[in-house]
Amino acid sequence: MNRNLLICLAITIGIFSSAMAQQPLEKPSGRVLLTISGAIDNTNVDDKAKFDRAMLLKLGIHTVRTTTSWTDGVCEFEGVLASDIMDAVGAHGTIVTATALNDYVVDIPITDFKKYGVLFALKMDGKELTTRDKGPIWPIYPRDDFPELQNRAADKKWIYLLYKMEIK
Ligand SMILES: Nc1nc2c(c(=O)[nH]1)N[C@H]1C(S)=C(S)[C@@H](COP(=O)(O)O)O[C@H]1N2
Ligand SMILES: [Mo]
Repeated sequence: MNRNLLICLAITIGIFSSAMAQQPLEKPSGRVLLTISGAIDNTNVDDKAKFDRAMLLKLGIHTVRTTTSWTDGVCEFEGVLASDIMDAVGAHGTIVTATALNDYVVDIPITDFKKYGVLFALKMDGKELTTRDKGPIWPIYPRDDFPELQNRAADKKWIYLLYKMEIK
């Protein structure tokens, strides 16, 4: 009897921890801000991972203070770490092909995200970003801390109006 109970418990824990390892994504209930496809392990709508604002915020909110090529002085950006999003979807590629609402497309090395602590900003100076001010998601590089980011070529990766990414 006790032995059966133990076996039951072991099986339950086994099933539970394998489900945890897969980290299944909940389904978005609000407006989808970001859709990720390609080389990912965790999906929630067909073969894609879709995030609404609440799902993004659950990944943990971070702040980056930096100048940008578009704004005056130092701005405070609030959002989620791109690397946390990559972990959440189980990305295992090298290149992120990012697409904006204005059809601009740029390839970003996935290693940028951890190397620079790239923030997917949802707010600037306390105000939610909208499509009128480069949102709803604007990838922010902490450019003030890295001289190699302080040029036009690096600015190409600041894809404002971001809404879609394919991991390759
Ligand atoms: N959504 C979007 N993001 C974009 C671009 C664009 O056209 N659309 N241009 C990129 C390029 S090529 C550069 S150099 C910088 C600055 O572009 P801008 O002068 O058009 O703002 O933003 C980058 N991010
Ligand atoms: Mo550019």
